[in-house]
Amino acid sequence: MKQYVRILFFWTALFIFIPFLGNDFGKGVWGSEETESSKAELAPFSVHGALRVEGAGLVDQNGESIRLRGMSTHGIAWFPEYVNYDAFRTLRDDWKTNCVRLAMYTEEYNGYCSGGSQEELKALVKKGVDFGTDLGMYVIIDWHILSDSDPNIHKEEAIAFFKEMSWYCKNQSNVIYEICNEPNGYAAWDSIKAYAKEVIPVIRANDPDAVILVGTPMWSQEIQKAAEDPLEYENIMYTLHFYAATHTDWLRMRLKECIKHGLPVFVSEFGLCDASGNGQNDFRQAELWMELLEQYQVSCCGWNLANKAESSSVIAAGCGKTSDWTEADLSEGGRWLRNYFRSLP
Ligand code: IDC
Repeated sequence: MKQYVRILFFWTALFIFIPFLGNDFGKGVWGSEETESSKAELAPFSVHGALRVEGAGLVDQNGESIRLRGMSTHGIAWFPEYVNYDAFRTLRDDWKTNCVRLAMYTEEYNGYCSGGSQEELKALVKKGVDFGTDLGMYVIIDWHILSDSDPNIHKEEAIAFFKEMSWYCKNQSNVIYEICNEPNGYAAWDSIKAYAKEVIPVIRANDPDAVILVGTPMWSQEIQKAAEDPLEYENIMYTLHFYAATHTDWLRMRLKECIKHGLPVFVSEFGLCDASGNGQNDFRQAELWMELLEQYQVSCCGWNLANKAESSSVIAAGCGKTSDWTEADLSEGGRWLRNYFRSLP
């Protein structure tokens, strides 16, 4: 009998005191449902909604300035395994990022216009978009031109691709379209502009309010050309790309001047190493870049989410995990980037 009273007393006391035991204990007892749903409410898109361009930057549904930050995939044809829900969840919850860029090469080996399966690539992009939507993250669909220097080379394929994608994404206002990664070589701003004038209306016909990113000449460095002669559409941003060990003061000066001039700029790709995607990381230059991007609230995506043996890959070469990485699973650059994103307000 004594034993029985003791047990009864114990359980009564436990139930009376549980509510006072503090959050952490409560979570453990009541399971993870509450935590999951409160996370969904706090998901970036649930808080900020559809974005639009105002002045030189982005604002959210409440008109407040917002800075997108996140990772770009590597070429999705080469590293499709990183386009998965848990990878993006890790980037959202552990890396504290709000945006993912899906890089789809057009001309490199197995690219969309060079022998890759267009159906499979489109399916992968849609999958990536849906994961981003489910997680309340912003997603950039990147038509990743590179060795095809002028976007007009594959203009017809681009038009068909963006027509299909913008139809698919018409109700997913977390999607941003990047219509040409890095024009280069002989591709002059006039020619890029002519391409943009054909592709933008195709996207806008399905998804009228979407933010659209336009690449600039010289591997998306000559934003001043766009500042001198901008496109006449709303909700357009121009891309600037930098690799910290290659591009330094002179490119930062250009960014500063263009922003002061009111040009909306999005750094849709940057690296900590040199422009080859490999070599030493330059953290000093990277810090200077980040100070500037923070000062002007410039959105940015780091290159790249893969485990390739090159310094720009954020997963350590040899690590086979496709989500839930520990610090030991990351490359030197990966650790820097994760810490950087986590340090942001
Ligand atoms: C690089 C990749 C590398 C790949 C190469 C293909 O890191 O693994 O073999 O492309 O040509 C860019 C491009 C981006 C490049 C990156 C590094 O947008 O595709 O990725 N870079 O060279 N612009 C400047 C640098």
